[in-house]
This record gives sequence, structure tokens and C-alpha cells, in this order.
Amino acid sequence: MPPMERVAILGVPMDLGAGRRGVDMGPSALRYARLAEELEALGLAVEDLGDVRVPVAETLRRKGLRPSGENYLEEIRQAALELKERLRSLPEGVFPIVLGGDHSLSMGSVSGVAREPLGVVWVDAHADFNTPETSPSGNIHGMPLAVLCGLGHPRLTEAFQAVDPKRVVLVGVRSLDAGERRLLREMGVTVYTMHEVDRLGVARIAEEVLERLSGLPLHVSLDADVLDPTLAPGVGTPVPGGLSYREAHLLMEILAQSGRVRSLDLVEVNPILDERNRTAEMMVGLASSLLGKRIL
Ligand code: 5AB
Ligand code: MN
Ligand code: MN
Ligand code: MN
Repeated sequence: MPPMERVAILGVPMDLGAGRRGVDMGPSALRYARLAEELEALGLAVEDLGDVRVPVAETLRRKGLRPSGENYLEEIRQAALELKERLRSLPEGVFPIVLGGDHSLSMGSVSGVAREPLGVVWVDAHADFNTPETSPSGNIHGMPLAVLCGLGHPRLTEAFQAVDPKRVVLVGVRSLDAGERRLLREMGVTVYTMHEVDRLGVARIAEEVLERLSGLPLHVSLDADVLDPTLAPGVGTPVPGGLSYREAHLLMEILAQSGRVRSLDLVEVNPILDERNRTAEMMVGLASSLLGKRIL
């Protein structure tokens, strides 16, 4: 199947779910890295729909709210709900790319595109499978995948539970908290850690992912911190030992060749921590590969 011909870009300038400021500027950094132009060069019709509204952290701090714990839960819920509604109202056949912003936005993106049973490929150094009980930080960007699978704060699960944990695959994981390790096992989520990347290689893993999620349309949620921090320094929670340039591109290329990818998140790009926007540029390159850019 050829790639989708129409792409809609939607930004979510949110940092309320992260422990460090600055990731709210990720959508601008990705636009500045010429995301739309790169995709247009592939022959796609690209429309940028602007940003979802997200409150500025300082305005909330003034009200006595704090970044971690459940304090920003309602604000994050509201922004993710707006994202979900905007994605629901897109015409059939449009490929949405959601620009973050911290990864808590994926509660809205995945639930917004899950109008039919869906496979989720979560490409991340972390599993984002904490609940308020297991989280060491209280930061909601460490919880969205658990919420999507129905675990976590009821205000979030009632709004965003959207996927069967058996239809979720993680790739690139190398940092898990004790509680989320247990939850992943209990829920039967498939996890390819960096150990498997080293032993099996990305090509074999990508083929296994497509096989496990066979017959399903796919959503790819790409967290910039899956990349090795030497390639992608502009992230709030870097972990050494990540995907190489070639591994990351190969993963995107094999997923693209399946013709089944329907939507994408590009998240956790923090331009304040970056070097001359190279993390955003890396993410734009990966998006191009996922949407069908080929060498020959
Ligand atoms: B990201 C940590 N597990 O819950 C937590 O960047 C880090 O969206 C979460 O993957 C990282 O705070 C969230 C320690
Ligand atoms: Mn993440
Ligand atoms: Mn991460
Ligand atoms: Mn992060």
C-alpha cells in the first residue's frame, strides 16, 4: 500500500508532565527543522493545523500547583482531551503527526486515533508504564502508556483507555522503574529492550513487531530519548546506550514498508537542552523515513 497522501500536523506545546522545563518548545523546534517541507518533498500534501491550547506552567504555579504528583493532572487531562477531539474530527485517510511536548500528550493522540482496534509501537528509552503508586517522580510523562492500557489515575483512564496491552510493543527500552517492570509483565506487554536490539538487531525486531501486530493499523509513538544521547542531546531524561542513527532509520523504514502505519507522535524534544536543534532535525529525518523516504 502506498503511504497516505495527506498529512496533518498538530502541535502540543506541553511540559506539564515532565520534570524539566523547555519541552513545550518542541513543536516549534520540529517546525523550524522543516518537518512540513521535508514531507512535501516526498510528494505528500501537508497541512499544519497549529497547536492545541496548553496552560503555561508559571500561571499554574502562581495558583500554588506544583509540577509533580497529581497537581497538573487536570490541566494535562484537558489538553490531551482537546488533542483527542481534534484527531477524532480529522477526515478519514489523513495521517496525523502530533508534535510534543512531553509524552503525556500521547494519551490524547492514541485515544484520538483508536477509532478501530490499533497496534501501538512505543519507541522509547522508558516504558512510560508507571501509575501514581509506582512512579518515583510523580511526572505524568512517565505514565501515558499505562493509562492507555487502563492502569492509573481514574480521571485519566476513564478518558483515555484505548488499547489492549497485548497490542502494544515497546522498542529501545533501557530504563525501567521496579513497579512498572512488574506491571508490564502482568499486563503482557511485549518489550524489546536494548539488550534485544543488540542481540537480534533492529531488522528482526521490526519484523517480529509487524508479525505480533499483524492485520492491525499501527500508531508509532517516537520519544526522542530512545536515540543515543550523543545523537539526540535535546531531551529531559537522557539514558546512555540508545539507538544509533542507522538503527533508528532502519526501524522506521521497515515499519514504513508494511504500509500499515496510520499516525505518529514526535515527542520529548527539548530545544533548551539541545545543540543547534540537532535533536529536532534527527526526529524530522526519522519521520521522513516512516512516511516513505527511500535512499534509492
Ligand atoms: B518519558 C521515569 N520512569 O516515571 C518516571 O521521557 C522517567 O516520556 C519517565 O519516556 C520518562 O519519572 C518519561 C523515571
Ligand atoms: Mn516517553
Ligand atoms: Mn523516554
Ligand atoms: Mn523524556
